[in-house]
Amino acid sequence: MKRFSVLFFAFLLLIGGCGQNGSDEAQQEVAGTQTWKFAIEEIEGSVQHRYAVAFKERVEALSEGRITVDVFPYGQLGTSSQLTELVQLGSVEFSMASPGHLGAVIPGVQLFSLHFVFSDDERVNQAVLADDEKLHKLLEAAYRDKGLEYMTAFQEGWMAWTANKPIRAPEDFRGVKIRVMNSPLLVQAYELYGANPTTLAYSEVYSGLQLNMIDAQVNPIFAIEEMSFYEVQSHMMMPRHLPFITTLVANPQFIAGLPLRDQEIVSQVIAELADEIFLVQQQLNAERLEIIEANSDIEIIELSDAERAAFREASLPIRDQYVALAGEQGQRLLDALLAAVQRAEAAAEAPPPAE
Ligand code: 6CS
Repeated sequence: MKRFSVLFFAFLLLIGGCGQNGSDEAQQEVAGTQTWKFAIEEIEGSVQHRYAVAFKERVEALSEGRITVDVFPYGQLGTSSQLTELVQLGSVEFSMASPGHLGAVIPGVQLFSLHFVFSDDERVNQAVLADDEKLHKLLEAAYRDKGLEYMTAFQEGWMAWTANKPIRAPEDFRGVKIRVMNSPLLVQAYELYGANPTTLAYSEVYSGLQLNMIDAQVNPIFAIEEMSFYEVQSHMMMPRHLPFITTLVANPQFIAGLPLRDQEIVSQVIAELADEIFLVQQQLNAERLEIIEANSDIEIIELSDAERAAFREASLPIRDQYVALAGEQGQRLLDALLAAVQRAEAAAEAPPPAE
């Protein structure tokens, strides 16, 4: 779908009568009810779906039925980039916007695509994403510049590489056609390992692997299971180079126009879900790994510390490449992230306060 179709689709949403706008707006105002649209980049049963459904249930309960949230799983409204455009246009109120795609629009957000900048401990990363105010404020500013309201970010699990051969060292990537999401930095990151990265829509990855148009891909385990990628690959590597991070975005005018009580509902629900979705993703990824192991003979390779160190070393120039792409804003974001990770790691190691 090209931009024209996104605009046409946005038009259909507006006249469809299920939004805040449209012909029944007056009726909804009178009744004091409203419907919010929440689009996700993943299918039903995914981490994003679990988040959106929990968001819906809580908002509807806290608003005592004044607000209805309609969740649109992947495939109903378009690709990730198209969902972002629909939020910018105001046709969709909330959407997930993964930095792997959004990086093409907001260079600074490619921060979340940098290899080996996060902690090895995902609880530390959780603290950084959920609690670091400086990072939150910098991201808010970067998103607002592009007509998006940054609401929050959360992890969906460690990214794993799947391929038709073992990959234990950067040299093993030489010539491998690995599919990456749509951001320029992701392409550069895999070029540093000697791979031949190529971008492709999420929905086309399975057939791309099956038809040997691509050799490899990278995603968290729950996604590798639900999108069946493991069925068409012989090896799955666990490098823990990067957690898959997504961000929740909203239309800025919509948020600014909400009455205070509804803004508070949104903030409360987002705060409540921060820790819950962390546990959900841990559980989902563990369960899906068992399904993969039970249903295939894919070889699972846990990279050793030494093997990970070689990838880390090879990845280091990507930090300068990121700053070259994202400018001063990128430098500020990178400094804030590295400092936040360091602080959270120190806090995690600190002994608990005496009783
Ligand atoms: O690889 C992708 O494109 C997608 N992967 C996940 C796990 N979520 C959304 C994203 O579009």
